[in-house]
Amino acid sequence: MSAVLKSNEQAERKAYYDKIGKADVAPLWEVLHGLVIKEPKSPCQPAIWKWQQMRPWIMESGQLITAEEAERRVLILENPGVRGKSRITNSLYAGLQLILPGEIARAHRHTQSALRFVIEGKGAYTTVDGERVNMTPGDFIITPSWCWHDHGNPGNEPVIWLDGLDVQIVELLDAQFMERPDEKSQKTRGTAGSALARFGQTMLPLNYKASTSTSPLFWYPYDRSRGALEELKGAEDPHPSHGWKLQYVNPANGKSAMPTIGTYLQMLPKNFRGKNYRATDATAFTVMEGTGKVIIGDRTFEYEPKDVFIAPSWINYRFETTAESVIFSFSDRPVQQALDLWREQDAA
Ligand code: 1HN
Repeated sequence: MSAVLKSNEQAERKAYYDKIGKADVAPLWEVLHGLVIKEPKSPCQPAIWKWQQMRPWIMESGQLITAEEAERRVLILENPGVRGKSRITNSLYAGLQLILPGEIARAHRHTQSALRFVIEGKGAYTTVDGERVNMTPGDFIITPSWCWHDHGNPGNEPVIWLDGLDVQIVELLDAQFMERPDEKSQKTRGTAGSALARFGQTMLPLNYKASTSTSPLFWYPYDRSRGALEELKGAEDPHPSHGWKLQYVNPANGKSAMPTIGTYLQMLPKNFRGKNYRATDATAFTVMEGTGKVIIGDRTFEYEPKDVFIAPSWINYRFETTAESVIFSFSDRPVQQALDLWREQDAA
């Protein structure tokens, strides 16, 4: 309240607030204008995590703690505007996970959904409800809500991937559950290759009935997704802000591959001068190929492969490339769309 009050009025109101406050009651008029604002004003900030800096720290974590002791050996990418809250945006968690040769990360399951985007190294696998996927850089892999999952690295090089989880969405709703089985690694009943055959060929098993809204195709190999962008590049002009951008979908319903997290892959041509764009879904990006700059609000970041950066809600961003770039991204867009909240704005 900005009105000028006489001191007796002020004292009277304070006494009243104190009285009702003791019974957990509060006056809306003191907070209304902070609750209902003209447009999003996120506490999250634009930020970049440079691979050059992160890689040595990730490798150092491998000397400090085993995957076994850590359960998951991950460095969380915390948005500088909301430190200490284990989040990269208000609604989403992101981290970089390391698994060294010979290690396993034990099985568990939880109601939070996870995505993996493989950043570096070959020879590791993740098993999702008994189906094993060998992880290759650029692959997008889903661990759906309440599915058993464990990781392992029988290969001979360290493997690092980006984890994205809907931790803060599930927390907002107080719907967290988790379980650990007795066995540390699941028995595998097949490989993700069979999921690709069943669901990844614009065909479906005759008797397929979805039991959840998460994609039954939980492995989207990089060569296929990148190949699609390469085709588009030959077929149509790039979007003025996004270049050629595709969303990963659930082939059984045409919707987002994950119900809570939207996932995207885009290609930007060399010397692209992108137009400003903003949307209400704060978006985390990781660079698979290429170099350039991304201008987010009043910050300019040079990007290289494996860097991670974040464009907060409703802040303009644009790309200026120096080499053809391929960039993976994720956000809470499907949640906002399901609730009729999502808005976007292209540059005028
Ligand atoms: C989790 O289960 C994994 O399974 C990674 O690899 C990161 C962050 C928060 C909560 C659960 C994993 C996680 C996580």
